[in-house]
Amino acid sequence: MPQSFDLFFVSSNYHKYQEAKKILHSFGINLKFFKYELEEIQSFSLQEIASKKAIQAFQKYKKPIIVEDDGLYIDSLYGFPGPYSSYVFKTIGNKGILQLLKQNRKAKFVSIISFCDNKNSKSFEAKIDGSISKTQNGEGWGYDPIFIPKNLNKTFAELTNKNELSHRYKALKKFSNWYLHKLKSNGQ
Ligand code: ITT
Repeated sequence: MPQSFDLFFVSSNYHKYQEAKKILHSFGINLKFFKYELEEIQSFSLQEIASKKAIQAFQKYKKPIIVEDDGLYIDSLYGFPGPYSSYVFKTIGNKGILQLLKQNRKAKFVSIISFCDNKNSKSFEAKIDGSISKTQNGEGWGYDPIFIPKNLNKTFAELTNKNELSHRYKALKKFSNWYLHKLKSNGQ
């Protein structure tokens, strides 16, 4: 199994790191953690936010790094909270989101993984469609207790296989296909 010994995840959110570490381990990549709150630019584009964070993180640590930016997009709220998902979670939280919703509960979770080293700066995007539950179910972190993936009847917090189907899993899979190929063609 190929192993990269020097890939770091830079984030203030330990839950995101823990999941990313497990997922990348299954692809043979060893992920380490720099706990740090990177500055986020204001933008409607998660991809722009993530790639700017990645460049900033590389400039700080001078090692190959990945960062992740996520957004929960709720149809009936015209995509809100989207790029403001972190702020909205810290302010109104899951309870506040539930109070805003009526009939149409469709939503999606988007993940952008951005990689940066001294040669490349590259982003990988993935999404999972789903809906917002009527009550909070399960003990997970963040929006896990209110997000139900499409065709399932449990929230992320209640599922045992979240890491095999989430937005994070899908984006990291795209990233690792590219990254492992890059290491191989560099003879590593
Ligand atoms: P960074 O330091 O990495 O930016 P963050 O927590 O601010 O950490 P994001 O801006 O990417 O991360 O996350 C947006 C919000 O969405 C934040 O409140 C997360 O807790 C939440 N979130 C992201 N992925 C999630 C997941 O898989 N399950 C539940 N909530 C999630």
